[in-house]
Amino acid sequence: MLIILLTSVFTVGTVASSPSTQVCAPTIIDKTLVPLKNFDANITIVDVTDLYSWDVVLSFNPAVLEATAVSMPDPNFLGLNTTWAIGIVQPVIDNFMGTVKVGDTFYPPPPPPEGVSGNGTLAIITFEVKAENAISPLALEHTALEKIVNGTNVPIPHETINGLFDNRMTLLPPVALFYVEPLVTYVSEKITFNASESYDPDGDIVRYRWDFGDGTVVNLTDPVATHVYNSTGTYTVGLNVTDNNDLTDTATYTVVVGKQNSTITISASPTTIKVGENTTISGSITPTRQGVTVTIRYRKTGGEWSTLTTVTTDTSGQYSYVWTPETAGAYEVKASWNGDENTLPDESDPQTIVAQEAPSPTPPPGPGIPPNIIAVAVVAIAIVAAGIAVYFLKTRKANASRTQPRILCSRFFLSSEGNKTCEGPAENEKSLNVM
Ligand SMILES: [Ca+2]
Repeated sequence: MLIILLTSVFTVGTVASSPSTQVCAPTIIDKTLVPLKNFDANITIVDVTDLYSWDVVLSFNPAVLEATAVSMPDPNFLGLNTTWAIGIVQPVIDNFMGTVKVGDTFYPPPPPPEGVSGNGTLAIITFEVKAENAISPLALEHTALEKIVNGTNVPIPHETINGLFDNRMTLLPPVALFYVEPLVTYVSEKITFNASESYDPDGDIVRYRWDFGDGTVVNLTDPVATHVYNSTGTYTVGLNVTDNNDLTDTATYTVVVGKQNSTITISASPTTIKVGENTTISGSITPTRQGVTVTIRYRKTGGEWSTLTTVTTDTSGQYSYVWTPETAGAYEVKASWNGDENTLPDESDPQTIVAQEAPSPTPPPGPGIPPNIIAVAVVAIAIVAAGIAVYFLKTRKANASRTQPRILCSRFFLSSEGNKTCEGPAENEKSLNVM
């Protein structure tokens, strides 16, 4: 009975996520395998259970290799003394396309026996070398394994591992290349290291080893890595790539990690108060910084800034201060901090606080002035006024007497009564009158 299994076992819904069964083609690296020399490539199977039937298609480069024969191993495959239908499944060699198709099954049809288990060789393909300093894939284009369950053919999940023929005199190492994004980097920022431009001129890169220079080393099969630095500094990043011949190459790049930005906020509550009342000024620093000093400055709008106070942030990076303006006016307050070894400083935008005049206090009722005190005061004022008036009148009279015109006589006559009268014209009368 001929059983041709053309359906990939990987499409079966019950395939385990990681089957242990493997079908492997060989990797043959031998620079002595020059043209016209022959070698055998064994297709092997690993960790199979109850294998009843199989077939594979191996592809190669017909410019490098020519398949000349296909043989089966000992009929007592895996030590099970049973009969395989050798010859029923005839190998098919296509040296134009570069394929070998081979398969086998038990004969006569089981059960019993139900199959063979373990590791072994499925087929031996003999090649003749046609080219020097060359490589050729030995790739498993198709593989199918089956077992019998309750009289029905059931696929056996498995994976395939391709091989390679390589008779080059010199194997070429890979070339490590990578770039960093972004170019300007900061603490706590995710940085991408991309090595996808690395290549191997005669093979494949199978491993990317990154040393980020801060003690972090990772091995990846993917060419792209990311990393975050927690401290400022200059770091030498090393990339080591390994190819399928275990040859390596290294590239380095210096990353300068600067301080990260920070943000400090400020707000006030309430923002309008009366002189003598309190307002609470508060804010926070991002990223959170505990126990750092925040300086709060203030000014009357348009004036010079002065330090109002300094406060310390709490575990949440927050600060607060209760302020009582002493005079009315429109104020601006702002907060700043000086940063730290990994963080840049920052200053907030101003926050306006209006302090209004406090209402005028109502004067307490006074004791009053007793009427007798008022009377005394009136009398005293009257006396002072009278005194001033008398003084003024006297002064004026004296002045008037000094301005009275004096008459000077040239002769006097004394009467019998003893009165003295003036005879003769007065002298200087005119001038005296104008005095
Ligand atoms: Ca290589």
